[in-house]
Amino acid sequence: MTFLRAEPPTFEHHLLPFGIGESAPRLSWTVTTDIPGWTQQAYEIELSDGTCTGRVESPESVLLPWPGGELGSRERRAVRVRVHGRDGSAGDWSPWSWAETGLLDATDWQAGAAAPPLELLGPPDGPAFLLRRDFTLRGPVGRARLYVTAHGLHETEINGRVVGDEVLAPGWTSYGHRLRYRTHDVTHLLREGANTVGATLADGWYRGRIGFRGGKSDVYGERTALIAQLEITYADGTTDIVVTDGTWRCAPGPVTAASLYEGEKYDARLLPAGWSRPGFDDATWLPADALPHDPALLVAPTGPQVRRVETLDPVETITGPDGETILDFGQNISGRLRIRVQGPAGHTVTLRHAEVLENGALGVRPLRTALALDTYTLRGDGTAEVWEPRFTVHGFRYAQIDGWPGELDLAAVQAVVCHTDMRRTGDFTCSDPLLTRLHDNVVWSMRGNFVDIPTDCPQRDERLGWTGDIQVFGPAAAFLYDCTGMLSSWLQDLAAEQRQYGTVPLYVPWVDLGPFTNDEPTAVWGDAAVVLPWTLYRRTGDLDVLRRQYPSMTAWVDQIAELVGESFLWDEGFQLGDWLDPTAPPDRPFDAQTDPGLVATAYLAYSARLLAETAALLGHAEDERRYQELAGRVRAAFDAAYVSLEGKVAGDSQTGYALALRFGLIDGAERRAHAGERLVELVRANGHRIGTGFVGTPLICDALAEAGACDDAYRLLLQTECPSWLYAVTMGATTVWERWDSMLPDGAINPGEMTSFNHYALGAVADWMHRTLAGLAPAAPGYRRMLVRPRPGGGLTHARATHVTPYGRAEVSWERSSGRLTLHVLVPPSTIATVHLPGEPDEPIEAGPGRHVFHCAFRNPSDDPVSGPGGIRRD
Ligand code: RAM
Repeated sequence: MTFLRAEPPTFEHHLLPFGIGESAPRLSWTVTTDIPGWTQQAYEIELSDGTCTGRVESPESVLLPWPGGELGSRERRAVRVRVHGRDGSAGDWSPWSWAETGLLDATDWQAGAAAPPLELLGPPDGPAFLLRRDFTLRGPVGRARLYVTAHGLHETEINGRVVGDEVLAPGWTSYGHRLRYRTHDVTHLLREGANTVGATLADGWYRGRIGFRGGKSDVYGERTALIAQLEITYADGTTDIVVTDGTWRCAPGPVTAASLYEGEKYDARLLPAGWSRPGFDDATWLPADALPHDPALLVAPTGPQVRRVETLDPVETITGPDGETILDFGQNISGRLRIRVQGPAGHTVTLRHAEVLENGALGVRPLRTALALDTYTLRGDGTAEVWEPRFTVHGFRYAQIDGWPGELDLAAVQAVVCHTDMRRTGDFTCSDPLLTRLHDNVVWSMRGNFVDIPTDCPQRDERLGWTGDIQVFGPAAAFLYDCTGMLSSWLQDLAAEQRQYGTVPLYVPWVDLGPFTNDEPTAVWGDAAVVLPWTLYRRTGDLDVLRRQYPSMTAWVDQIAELVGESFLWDEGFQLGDWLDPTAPPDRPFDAQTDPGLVATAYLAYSARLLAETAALLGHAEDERRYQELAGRVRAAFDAAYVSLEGKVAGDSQTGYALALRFGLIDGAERRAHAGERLVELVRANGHRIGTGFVGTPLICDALAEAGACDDAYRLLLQTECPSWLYAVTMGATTVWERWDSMLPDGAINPGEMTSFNHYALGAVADWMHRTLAGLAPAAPGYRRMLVRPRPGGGLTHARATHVTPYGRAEVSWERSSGRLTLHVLVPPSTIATVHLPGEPDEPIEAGPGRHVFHCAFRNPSDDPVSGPGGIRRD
């Protein structure tokens, strides 16, 4: 008995298509079947309003245009799909899936901004305020929606119950351009008669301190405010609306101070019992101020929210040198603690967080000025009190607990992992436990830094959306998690700020901090404008990302093209270069081996080429020609300026060769071959220790493998001496470090003032592990065609990568023993794989949808001679 089923369609990149901002959301579906070779021949889509496409002859199933009339605000539609196979098979209708739009037009917003009154205001990172309003419902409720956001951070309650499960709402966007709201179904929280809506409002990114060197406060304004619109439809069809305005009442609450960096202070004695329920007496509260706001800035989410994704129990209690109690959670995370405590009223428990220990004590120096300190003052009514801060987040593995009343029971403290709750799509394992741990560390660094925006690090006084970091990490990220919704929101902010400042800021959202400025275009970082949309397109097939970002992509390349003029060399101005290569002194991270002009020019050639391809895809023929020409000129200028006649790259650094080879900047096969040989020599001469920074690290293994030195790529990857990827793993790292030696071999913390233990940039090598080590790579946008070309080596005996592609789950795994290699490949429905067996003459095999097993003879140079018959066998 075979089965064939289309899964319920999905909308755009939404995990939960509720309160979406698209009036014509594109639809995708995957097909589950056990029919080998199944490929879609046709589909039918039906909407709940009766729209039906009829049978459409098409193999497409990813991001298809909305087949119905445009949706208005607050509209709900169900969709289902039925597929037909090339083999004549026909599936049943899929289950229905529903989407509902939010408020699509600025005129839908009647809510003002309710702000704590001036008399309550103090300096930033002060108390969180409570805001409340009672209202009466005339009859039974049919349906109710809360559309809500804030200047600041909010947690909203209705009748004593918290609405939704978003953490750090509304997240961080470039608030001057876009402020995200969320839609909640609150029907179940309301009742006929008396009701209350309330919110706790903290400063967060809006007015709290952000950034290094003392940072900036009041970045977006001095007054926080809640913007909420509660729309009630009664069972009889009539409606009512409750909005934020001057009728709301305000008072300080139990959160006496809240800051993203400093932490949260909570005095449970100050919680007014029942404050968000009807019947509460708010006579002593002050009226909120109704402030204007621009509803045109309010946007619906394109991706999932930050949530409490997982909780971790402590694995060990450690006693510090001064007798302090430190809990080890065994994993470096972004999140916070949840405690369960009982004790006398007014007693205060203190929680301090750090990523590492130094000399047995919390290593807080890398946090710089971020205090990362939460305090809880007990209500003390004789019962257990459960508390978790709500308006802060920390990057930590260890927590020091001071002032615990009585004996600390390990079960009383948990770490709550908080980050954007994306769908996991990729995984990797192999026979080397250190390498598998490195991969886990990459995943954890992604989790720690995908906290609404892609940040550099989650712990110190920084946590900024550094463009270069995500530019290099993009391919790994897009494999591990479905992050297109989240990153496309951030890219819209990037484009908006690029328009505002005239170049791509070094980090988005931009905050004026010094020593950096927002008017000096910087290679690799600014190239995120081109490379990241391209990466997302390649991995998802979503052409709209390119379409939307096109003005930003062209503005970036045009700006640099103008800057370099007829020289076509970008060798002047401010650059970060091959940031943090291992030779850069701790206090001069930009002082890397590779000439910053070489790096910048290589990236200009690369971005111009990607842009030419983008222009072609979008049908801009004239642009395509122009950018192709630019790419060619820059390439030629690079070659002339930086590559010798024999193929030696100026500066003779690993990164220089990796860039020139990977970006195709050297003319002539012979010169290229020489460059490849020289790179191999350099890597060997360095004892297979890494010599690259942020720029070269994602490229070096590919460059070596393409130069025919895959073995050297493995030796580099499996190196455990410092500097190397696995050095950190042998030092007990559970995340990827910012520096190759964030912790020195003797356990001391690197003296550089920039020393994070949770930075994903150097983890970009995970992409090579997926594509080349395991052999699962996209060959056409969205994995419509997959390239399976594993390069076993390094003494590994097996490896496995899985990825949920837009067409369904793909899998590649290989194992080898006694000179034989077995390769398992799972090809998703409607797609095809080009399979190259290692060690075989380069004759690719086409593999259609379904499971395949291949066997071939295979040995590493270091292996025993082949045993058994040679040749390919296909089961
Ligand atoms: C550091 C950040 C980031 C990097 C910049 C240049 O402060 O942590 O990783 O992109 O500098």
